[in-house]
Amino acid sequence: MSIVIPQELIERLAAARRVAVLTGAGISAESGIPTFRDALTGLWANYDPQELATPEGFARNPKLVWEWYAERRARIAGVAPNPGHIALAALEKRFERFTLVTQNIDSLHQRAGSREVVELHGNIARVKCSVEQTVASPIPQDDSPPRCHCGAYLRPDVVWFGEMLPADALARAEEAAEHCEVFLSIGTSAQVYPAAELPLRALSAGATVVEINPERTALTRHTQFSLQGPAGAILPQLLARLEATCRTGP
Ligand code: BV8
Repeated sequence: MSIVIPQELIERLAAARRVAVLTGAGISAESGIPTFRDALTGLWANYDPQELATPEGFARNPKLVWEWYAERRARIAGVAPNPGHIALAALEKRFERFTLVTQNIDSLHQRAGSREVVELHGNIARVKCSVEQTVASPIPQDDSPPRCHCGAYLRPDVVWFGEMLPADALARAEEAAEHCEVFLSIGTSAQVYPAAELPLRALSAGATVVEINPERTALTRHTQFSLQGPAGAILPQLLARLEATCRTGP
């Protein structure tokens, strides 16, 4: 699939020293991970994700929530980064500063070779005590959910709805958004806050904001460039065009 990427965008990228990126579930879709809202096909079709991904949902039914994450963790273990993740890891090497902020909890950016990854919503590979907040490793397999030595349930080390984001991760993400020349919003419906605020912060700070998504979102009307197609096709093309432009010079 060939998407038209305006040369003006390539030139702004070629001139940029600092780039910030926000990714959402859409960038992992081509790896076979359902996006957050359509993650509820089959077994999970009857549950509201915002019910399961909450402290209240876990308190109400710890076994159900634990098993939802265990199923997602097993699915993630069986997939690989796709060309979109890989292109982002290659793009990172081309800029003085390249901060990849992700809402995803699947480690696929790190597995693709990205070095500076800011995980806003935690990581499904880690579990922690629901009381002490200490990470438990390895993940005990004995019960569902297993308990900490203190007796409390272990839980996924992810940020649920209604929970604060890790302060250091959010601060790094906001700083990158406010000090970049180009901000790429990739594979996110831009509905969950405070992550969805990041491209708007970049816009207010004078950055060029680019969206890569097959569909329009709440962010689209704010962007200078909207590339409507799959990240796994667009990002490799963006990388190739940037390399060609840098080879031939302005
Ligand atoms: C917070 C981890 C302060 C867990 C996630 C009322 C009460 C309490 C809070 C709120 C409230 N009202 C609003 C809020 C704030 C709330 C929020 O934003 N709610 C929304 C629903 C309105 N946020 C919070 O609660 C945050 N904390 O605000 O703390 C606070 C505290 C108390 C009270 C008030 C405030 C915490 C939010 C983090 C929640 N945890 N994940 C887990 O994963 O299980 S959120 C989870 O859903 C993801 O991490 C992600 O952030 C979000 C899903 O969004 P996307 O990633 O964008 O995925 P989605 O499926 O929506 O879209 C995919 C996109 O990809 C689509 O656009 C599609 O077109 C595109 N796509 C598909 N294929 C491709 C593609 N794109 C490119 N290529 C393709 N091939």
